[in-house]
Amino acid sequence: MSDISFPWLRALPFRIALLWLVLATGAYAEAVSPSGDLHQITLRAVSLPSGQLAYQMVRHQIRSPDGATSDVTSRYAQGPTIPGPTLVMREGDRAEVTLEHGISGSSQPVSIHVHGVHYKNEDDGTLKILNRRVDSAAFPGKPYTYTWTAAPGTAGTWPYHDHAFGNPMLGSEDKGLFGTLIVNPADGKVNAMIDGKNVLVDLKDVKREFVLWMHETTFWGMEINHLANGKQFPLWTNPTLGARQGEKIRFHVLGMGTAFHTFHLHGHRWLTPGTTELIDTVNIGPLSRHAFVVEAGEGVGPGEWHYHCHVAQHMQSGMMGDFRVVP
Ligand SMILES: [Cu+2]
Repeated sequence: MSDISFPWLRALPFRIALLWLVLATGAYAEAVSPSGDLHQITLRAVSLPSGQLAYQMVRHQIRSPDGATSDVTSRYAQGPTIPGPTLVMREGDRAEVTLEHGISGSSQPVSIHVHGVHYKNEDDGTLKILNRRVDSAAFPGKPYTYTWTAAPGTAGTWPYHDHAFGNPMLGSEDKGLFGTLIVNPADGKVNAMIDGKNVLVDLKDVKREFVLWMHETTFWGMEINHLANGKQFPLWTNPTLGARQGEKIRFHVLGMGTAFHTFHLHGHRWLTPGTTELIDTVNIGPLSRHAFVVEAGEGVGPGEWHYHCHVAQHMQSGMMGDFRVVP
């Protein structure tokens, strides 16, 4: 028993007790969670007259670490949109996203499953049949709140979508219940190839962002206009995108549904993220995502720059639009 005189061994029961206390109280999660803004967001899932489903923004408040609170709800479109509201966080932020069930005539649960960021098992937006713990979904009159952490390293453009409604295994993302989460890097800078140089672009210098979802044979678009205080404009299907020559524009291209696509934009070229490879076409499969920055009309000037899916069958079905660059 003389071993017990070793200090490290004497401290062992204390260490075990401390570890247990820390894990049991969640203090461990608190200790390692980042210290950015807290986003308190309420979304509602509703049905459209067309029979499609969509998310709509109800409220978005941001609480900064110093306790100041700002309400940014007015940045969003009024009413439901496809894709749903584009949620913008920064590496280090947390979000509490409350989903309300507003789908008339149905008592089936509806949810939000998000990609990319960190969340607990019960916040993954699936039903008990999949996660074995809880129905991570909203029921009529019974909202559900998800906590997401944009932990360091999770910067990127990510999808969110329903994982419950109508089909307990799959959900109804295909009917319009999908949207975009942008996690901006902590330093606020992204790579881009501009005038033949690989440069770091400060996101403060990006004037507009276009979110394009490729769903079967249709583009569904959303604009974030930083010249209008980050206001979001739903662009609906196969939209014309507008920019002034020389403006820095960030594109976010994502896939939904069952088809595989090749996104192509005329007259422009950009970097494969994290590389120096210059491309002007990118493969987009279901729920894959790709983001890049271009300078509108760089090296080519103003024009009606066509964008489209390069899968011939999809092109023939009208999967196209214009990027209109004006002087
Ligand atoms: Cu396609």
